Amino acid sequence: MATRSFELVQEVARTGTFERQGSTFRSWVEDREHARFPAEAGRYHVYVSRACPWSHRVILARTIKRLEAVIGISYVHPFRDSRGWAFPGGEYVDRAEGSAFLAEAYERARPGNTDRISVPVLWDTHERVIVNNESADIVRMLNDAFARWASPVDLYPEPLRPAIEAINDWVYRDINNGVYRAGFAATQDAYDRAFDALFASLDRAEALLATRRYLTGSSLTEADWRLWVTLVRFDRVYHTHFRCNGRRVADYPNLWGFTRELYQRPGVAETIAWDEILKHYYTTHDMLNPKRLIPRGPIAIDFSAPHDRERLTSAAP
Ligand SMILES: N[C@@H](CCC(=O)N[C@@H](CS)C(=O)NCC(=O)O)C(=O)O
Repeated sequence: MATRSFELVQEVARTGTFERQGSTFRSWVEDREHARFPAEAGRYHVYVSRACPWSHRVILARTIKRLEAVIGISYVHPFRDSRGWAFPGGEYVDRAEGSAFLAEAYERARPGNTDRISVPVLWDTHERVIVNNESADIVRMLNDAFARWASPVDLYPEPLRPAIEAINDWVYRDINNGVYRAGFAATQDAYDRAFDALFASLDRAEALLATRRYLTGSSLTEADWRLWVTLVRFDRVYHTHFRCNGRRVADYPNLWGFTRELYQRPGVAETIAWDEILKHYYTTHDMLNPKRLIPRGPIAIDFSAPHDRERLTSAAP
């Protein structure tokens, strides 16, 4: 098994700016004959961290599409050290392969692998290879390729695709990845730029959500869930840990109402593991929080409070 040091240094080295490494397994499950990875019930498995926002996209897609019985799931432990994501036992076991570390799946899929051992991973239990380790792709596969078994909710409707892509672009750059760029910046200038872009884009989302129930209008799409996974973590983690302290999400009436509405949708609150989220961020990044103390606030934060978003449109399907 390859054990590799978890070093952020390589990603901030030259410019002081955190550059997220691209995902390198990008194959596709398709529901057609002779596909390299054909859609089948019970064949595919996802490795995820309940702490991780990119994994959270996949967990949500699997829940919303009602694919729990079709696609297996294993959760890594929220604490990650130099050996990478681990399956130490209890609820954190590799149900597909029985590995002790996720690095073993990468090594099996690509011997000598030197890429980062990241989650989420879509694993093929037949061929014992990684199909894909890019959450954006995995969400689309769960939306399309497993339609025979899935609920008919469409997270990526054809007519809305250009609007979804346009929103994903700035939401990813400035918000999803933006909080990490602020948090892992190694120079004041890199931090300032990430901070300014983050709060400019939060203002932009706030303005959109003042007149629309969801980012593209009246349909709840992947664009909303991609924004939401960052918003739901924001006040308890990014505001403090990543120095994203311009405002709290709770200070934006529309972002906060939107966050509460999505939190309250069926099955969604159950996808949140606050203990794992807090433990992961505040105990894994020693360069940011060497004493590993977990902040207790905000004192009052109620994701279950009424949201009043219905006033903007009728409920999405
Ligand atoms: N582009 C990837 C990013 C995934 C990612 O960065 N995951 C983090 C967890 S939040 C990870 O596993 N990091 C471990 C590492 O990079 O060593 C995706 O969206 O799927």
